[in-house]
Formats: sequence, structure tokens, C-alpha cells
Amino acid sequence: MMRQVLTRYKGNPIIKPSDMPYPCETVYNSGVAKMGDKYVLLLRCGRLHGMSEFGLATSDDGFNFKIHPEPVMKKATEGIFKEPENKGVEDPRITQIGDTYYIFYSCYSTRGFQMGLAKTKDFLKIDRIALTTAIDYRNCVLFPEKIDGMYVRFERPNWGRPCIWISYSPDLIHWGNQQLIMAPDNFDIWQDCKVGPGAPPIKTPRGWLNIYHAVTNTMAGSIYRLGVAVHDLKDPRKVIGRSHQFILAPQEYHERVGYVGNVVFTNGAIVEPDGSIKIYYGGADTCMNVATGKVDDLIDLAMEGGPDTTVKQ
Ligand code: M1P
Repeated sequence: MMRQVLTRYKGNPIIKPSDMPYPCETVYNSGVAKMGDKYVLLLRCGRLHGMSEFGLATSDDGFNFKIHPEPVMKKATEGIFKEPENKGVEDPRITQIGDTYYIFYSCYSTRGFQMGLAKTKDFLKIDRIALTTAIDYRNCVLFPEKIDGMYVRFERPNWGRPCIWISYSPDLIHWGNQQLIMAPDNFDIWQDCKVGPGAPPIKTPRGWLNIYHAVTNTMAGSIYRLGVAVHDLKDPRKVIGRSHQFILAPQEYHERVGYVGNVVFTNGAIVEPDGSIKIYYGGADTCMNVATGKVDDLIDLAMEGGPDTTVKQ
């Protein structure tokens, strides 16, 4: 049964370019974490040179954010990251393991995209760890715990048919055993062209919750929406439920009109102790927004869709 499972926060957008303490054209697609009682957004800020840098915003309630006066991460100016980031750093996604926050992000260069991995304990000092793919990869999300002794991630190569893959690592640096696990769905128009990992996987008793982005192409351009799937806890290659309806689509003016119109795009969500969830998302590649819902409602919706069959389509 089709139904609305998310509610937009009435105060959206929660951060827009004019809120920034330094000049920005856009502020969107932010990594999300909880540090003690504070909500943290690692903001993708489009600066006036056209490249993205990372800014920082913190909040006590998850809706009203204070923005740090300076960017906290810019493109590298030396070492092995210098060339891969010569057009900036984009789309951070944060996973907490112990007291360390790991950040997968896109290193953007004149050659294409590579996935960088960095770590931090306070979001003020961020240390790069490794270039974890060759060119051309766009999105990576790290699971918050090892499975069978290995780190696990979902990733989306930027070549071939844009699908969600899985890979494994003993040390977070070297990744292998790549397998395609979820493809665009030829029969669901909203997700028939591209799918990619959105929020880092969320562990629940019913499986790993995967909130992903999905794209269809129209005569007027692409439309980015959010979808939901559930993966087996022990073997996340198995997609045990995948919804045939989207959970969020560009609808508000600031989601339809902006730097890239008709885009809602998530890089992270926070689950609250009462089972509610805050999904943070960029609107039209220009502003930050949040929508709320219940984890169980998202899982119910995905499970009603039945196991995914797209890898065989
Ligand atoms: O413009 C929409 C999105 O396009 C890219 O996403 P993807 O390659 O995964 O489809 C990214 O540039 C993303 O930041 C952007 O929101």
C-alpha cells in the first residue's frame, strides 16, 4: 500500500547559502553524525571558485544549527591527495566506530572521482587516511561494524550501469571482493536509471536499513528521489526487502529549483532512542533539509516490496 512515511521539517531549509559565515553559492549533501549530545553536519559547501569544501555545523536539537566560522576541510595542497582533489572534496559520509568518525568522500579532479577516506575525533582536525579506489567512483558508505572480521562498504562506480556494489576490507585501506548487489529497477520509473548509496547503513533487529538515492531521466533532465531497502544482517549482499515506492521526492520549491533542480539527496540520518529517524538531505544541490519518520515504517515499506530481483533483470 502506497503511503507517506516521512514528514518534512516545517523550518526547511535548515541551512541555506545566505546562512553561511563565509561566501558560499551552495550548502548541501552533508555528512551526519552524533557527537555526545550534539548533532553534527559536515557540510558540502560550494565556494565562489566553484569547488566544494567541507564546513561544520552543530546543533542541540537536530534542527537549529550553529555554523563554525571557517571551513574545516579543503582540497589537499600536498602529498598523494593533491592531484586527486584538484577540483575539490565532495559528498562526505560519516560512520562512527568507537570514538573515531570515518569519512568517505569524493576526491574530485580533472581525471574524475576517487573515494578518499579520512578520520576525525572532533571534526576540527580531519586526517586523510587513504585513496581507497581508482577512478571512477562516486559514493561509498561504511558499515558501523565488521562482519565476519571484515570492514564492509556499499559503493557506486561511476562507470557502467550505475548500481550499488559491496566490497570488503581487512584494514579500511585495501578493498576487494566487489560484487554488484542492487541495480536500477526497470519496472519502477522513479529508480530505473541509477541507484547509489545514500546514508551509511543503519543496523536494526530486522536488517540493515539502506536509504539510497535513485534517478530517472526525463525530457527535462534527471529527477533524484530517495528509496529504501533492507539487507540481511549477516550477509548484506542479500537485499531482503526493497520498496517499489519512493520515500522522498523533490516537491518544495527549494528542492525543485537551485544549482541542480529536482534533486533530493541524502548522505546521512540519525536514529533516535524512541525509534524515530531524522534524514538529512540536500535540496536542488543548494540547501540542507531534514525530514523525520519512524525506522519501523521505513522497514515495513521495504519489506512489503519483497526481496530485490534487479541484479537478474
Ligand atoms: O546533482 C545530483 C547529484 O549528482 C551526483 O550524484 P550521483 O553521481 O551519485 O548521481 C553528485 O554530484 C551529487 O553530489 C549530486 O547531488
